[in-house]
Amino acid sequence: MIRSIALSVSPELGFPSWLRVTHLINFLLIGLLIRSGWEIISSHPRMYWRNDCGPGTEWIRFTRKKVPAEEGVYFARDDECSLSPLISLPGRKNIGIARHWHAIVTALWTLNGLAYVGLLFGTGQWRRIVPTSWDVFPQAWESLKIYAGLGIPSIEHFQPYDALQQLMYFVVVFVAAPLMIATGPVMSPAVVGRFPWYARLFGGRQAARSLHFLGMAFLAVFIVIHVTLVFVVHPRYNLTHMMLGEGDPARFGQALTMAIAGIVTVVALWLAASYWSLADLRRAQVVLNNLGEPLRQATVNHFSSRQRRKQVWAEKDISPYHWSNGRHPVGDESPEWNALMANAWKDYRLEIGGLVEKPISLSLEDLRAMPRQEQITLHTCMQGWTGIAKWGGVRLSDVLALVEKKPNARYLKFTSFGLAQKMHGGRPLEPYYSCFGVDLIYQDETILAFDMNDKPLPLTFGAPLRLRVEEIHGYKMVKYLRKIEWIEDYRTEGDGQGGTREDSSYQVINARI
Ligand SMILES: Nc1nc2c(c(=O)[nH]1)N[C@H]1C(S)=C(S)[C@@H](COP(=O)(O)O)O[C@H]1N2
Ligand SMILES: [Mo]
Repeated sequence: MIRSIALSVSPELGFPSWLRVTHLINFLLIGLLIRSGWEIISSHPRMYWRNDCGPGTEWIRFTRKKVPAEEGVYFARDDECSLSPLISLPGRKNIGIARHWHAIVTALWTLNGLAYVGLLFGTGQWRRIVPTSWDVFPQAWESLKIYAGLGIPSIEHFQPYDALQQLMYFVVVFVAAPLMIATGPVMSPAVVGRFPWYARLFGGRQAARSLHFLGMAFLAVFIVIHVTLVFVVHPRYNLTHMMLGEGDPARFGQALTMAIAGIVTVVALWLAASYWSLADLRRAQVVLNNLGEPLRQATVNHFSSRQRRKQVWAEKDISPYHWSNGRHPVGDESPEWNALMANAWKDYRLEIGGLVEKPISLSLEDLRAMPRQEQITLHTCMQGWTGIAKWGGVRLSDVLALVEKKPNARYLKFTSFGLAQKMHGGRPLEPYYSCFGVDLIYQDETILAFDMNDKPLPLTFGAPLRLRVEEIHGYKMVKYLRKIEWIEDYRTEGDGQGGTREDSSYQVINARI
């Protein structure tokens, strides 16, 4: 039983309007974050502690599908699950759009959170959620026992919150939210490539993803309990304060109406975000990409990978199993590639042309005769999995030095022998391609790889030649490389978004997050 509880918070704290406004904004934004987060998880519904992501190494999964132990028979795309737009943002296997939403809303949510915490300390209101006495623990325990017995602590304990409530709010604001903000950037290959120590702080990239997931689960459960309790525990006190800023019981009806209207409006906005996105995926991609780009310009666009230079990974880190994505150019999909493979790549020629004075083509022998570069790096697929491998090849800049480009050549286009998985608008499949600006072309770890883990590139991983660019997501790294062309502008290629995944899966145009 609670007998007397020292009032650690003064009753005059009240519910100022900034508190109520930031609370409402937070409700809207955190819902968008959780819903887009669920869409992201649904594209690779497994959580790991190890960076390998090998079959059976996940600690939790949300799919019945079993991953075969053999590499290259099961693709990351086979693992995707479809969620209803009522559940996730936007729903129906649209991780590309979900990632845009997640990035933009993160920025807004962080700003709103900073405003809230700033005002909390600026106005002395921090005492409402920061416990100032260790008594908060035994008191919270008493409260918990009352709730467990389906009781409700008496009203005097709410000053303005009771101990359990205060403790929970403290954990949400000062533990869970910072954890989410801290682990989020570890999802970006640009951040991990540039600051490998940052991923290690959390036990690695996959551990950070798992912690991010656990933080989400905690917040989601908290929100459900929190919203329920607001209507159950002294609602005449709680709701009038939260909605109107004062505890006049005569205005309870008004407060209740406002609370319900508020929740209905926020849920409607969550769903509207899904249906607006699904109504025109390209429009959603373009609008959201433009909104998010300044943020990436200010941050990740400047990060280049130092995995090789800093020797971040050693041979022992190489993943025993490496996930794979895409589709093999086998069978009718690429008779040329099959013919070349049948002849052990003897006739393979990488074409380098486009806006150059004189196009050239290189055989694998030509490439192997050039200065070799090796790098052990972490591959990050935006779906969520990672894998570490040793790549051997030649620097792209060395290859490009063999041709003279024309003055109007500003981007490089890489085209595969393999086809896309799907096309925008459902048109017949076209070859997989990706375009790059000079910021990535001349990076230290941008190579054309013909070896993987000291062996010629296996079929699954892009034989006979593939691109590696280590500060970005896997979707730009064209496998089964056929040709490289200097072009004037990526906007005139394909659907104009910069590559197959951007065109057909509405991915972030800059693949660094
Ligand atoms: N030709 C081709 N290259 C591709 C793809 C593809 O579908 N086709 N998928 C990309 C994606 S999304 C990823 S994550 C990586 C996967 O590389 P891996 O199979 O070697 O792990 O390949 C990239 N390159
Ligand atoms: Mo990917």
